[in-house]
Amino acid sequence: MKSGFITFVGKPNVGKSSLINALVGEKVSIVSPKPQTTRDRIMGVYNESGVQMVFVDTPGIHKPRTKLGEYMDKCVKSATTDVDVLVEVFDAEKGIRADELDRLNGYIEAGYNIIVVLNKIDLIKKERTAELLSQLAPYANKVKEIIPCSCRKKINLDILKNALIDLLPEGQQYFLDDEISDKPLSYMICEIIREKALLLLQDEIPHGLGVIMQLYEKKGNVTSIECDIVCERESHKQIIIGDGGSMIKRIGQSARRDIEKLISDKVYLSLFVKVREDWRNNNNFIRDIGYSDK
Ligand SMILES: Nc1nc2c(ncn2[C@@H]2O[C@H](COP(=O)(O)OP(=O)(O)OP(=O)(O)O)[C@@H](O)[C@H]2O)c(=O)[nH]1
Ligand SMILES: [Mg+2]
Repeated sequence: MKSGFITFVGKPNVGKSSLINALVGEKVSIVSPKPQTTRDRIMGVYNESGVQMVFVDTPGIHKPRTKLGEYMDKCVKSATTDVDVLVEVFDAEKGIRADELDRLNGYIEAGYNIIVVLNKIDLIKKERTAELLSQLAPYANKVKEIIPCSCRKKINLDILKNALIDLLPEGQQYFLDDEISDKPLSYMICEIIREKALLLLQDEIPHGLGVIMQLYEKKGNVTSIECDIVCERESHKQIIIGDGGSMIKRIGQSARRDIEKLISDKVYLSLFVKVREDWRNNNNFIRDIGYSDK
């Protein structure tokens, strides 16, 4: 069979996780309009007859300012070691920046099989797409493909998928047919809760949010789940709880719907908000919260 590992890299918010979810056909990695949504290396698996593609999602590349940021940076490095294809994603609306091209040059020099994706072309005019493609023209013979895409409007995703399959070597089946991710269910549930919090809360809080599961108990046809939402300040805790508990209730309701779909069971979800100052600089806590190399 054809199989292999395909890592997606790029700046925060360019649409790496959205593209992987679209290619896998299931939500394996959370998505939000806030940069640095993905914090870890997360694998999503796509199977068709004779083909297994293991997509590897990575945190957006940024300058780390905390130990968590350093962990995220390490994830990108480990996810780009020993891969079959590297997909470099650019955000067409933001344009292509010099530091992104420097990094692309580095990957080219290192000898990777590279596909460049210009994502979010739905947000720009055709002429601007043409302009960006001509900016990328000098790379045409150094990378395998340059593909303008829109994840939102599903433009050229099949072309991307087929180009990736073409580049895969003959290999083994790495994951069983029904495994869609390398992450355990508990991790995915905590991520769903974090995603809903990211979507509903204002800008200053999300970067300091973490979610830890405290209880998962299936009784009959109901699963009880308890999680802590950890934030860094008392003032943030008040905002996450909201007036009379209104915000935490919205986060919980929205997360419960997705968790019920994920585990195909009725869910009782209890959320508690805890303050843990500067947890993003505490390596033990970063590991407790589920971010670890293992
Ligand atoms: N208009 C438009 N929006 C998109 C497209 N692809 C992704 N987005 C949006 O862009 C935002 C960021 O998407 P993500 O998939 O979370 O981006 P990411 O690169 O994984 O971000 P990090 O995990 O923070 O590095 C979300 O609001 C997506 O809905 C697209 O093709 N068009
Ligand atoms: Mg992401």
